Amino acid sequence: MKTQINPFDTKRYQEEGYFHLKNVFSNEECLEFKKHLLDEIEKGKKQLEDEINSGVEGGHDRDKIADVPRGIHKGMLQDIAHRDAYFMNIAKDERILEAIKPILGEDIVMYRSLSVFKPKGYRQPVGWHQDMAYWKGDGNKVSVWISLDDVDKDTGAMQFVPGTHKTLIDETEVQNEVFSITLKDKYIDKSKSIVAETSRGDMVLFHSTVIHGSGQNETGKDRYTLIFTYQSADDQSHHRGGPPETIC
Ligand SMILES: O=C(O)CCC(=O)C(=O)O
Repeated sequence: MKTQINPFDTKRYQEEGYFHLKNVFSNEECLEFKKHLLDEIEKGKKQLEDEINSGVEGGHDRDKIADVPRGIHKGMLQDIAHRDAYFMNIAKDERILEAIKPILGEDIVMYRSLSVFKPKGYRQPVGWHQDMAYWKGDGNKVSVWISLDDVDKDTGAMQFVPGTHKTLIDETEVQNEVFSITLKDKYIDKSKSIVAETSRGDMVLFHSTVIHGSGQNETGKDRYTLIFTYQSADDQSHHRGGPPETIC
């Protein structure tokens, strides 16, 4: 385990709605995570192709966990922790729990898991949005975004508008294929936005209402992530049908 160079600052997270923790996972761990993720993405592509070839293409069922990954060609694999227990184990890693317990308490459940990836040829930006605009349950959810590559502005780093987690904006529109619910431009003060450039092994924690998005990958470099969203066990909502997964 590497030493964290900036211990989690709860106060700053509460003020800004996100927090960047450096060097949480080692390079070797991340390469191993990425290897599993690439296998899972290949499986997902095959699952989708089989569905298309069978001629009975299923409609999008928001409630079905680990469904055919219909976003896979757009750089999204949903429900990774329910596709492979390997990822569920990562979601229960003590280093993550140590960071989120000061916000969520001792009893924590998982709301959702996914990977958003932008390898060469997957350039899509993720438009500015607030997750709570389309999520269920209580607003105090924390997403943990794990950087499996070095990511800078040109590779499609995460971007946040600090402090915006205090107000949920009730007006969205469909702009972007990957995360379809985005905010109208007039709500985004780009002069206040920041780019969270990350190194492999860093984690960014962010609140479910903070305005965020990510840029295009303008480079030929990889940009892979694992994302887990947690909430207090008092909140029994889940992104799909059924109860949330108990984490601790
Ligand atoms: O990784 C990304 O580019 C976007 C992730 C995101 O918007 C989210 O997890 O809510």
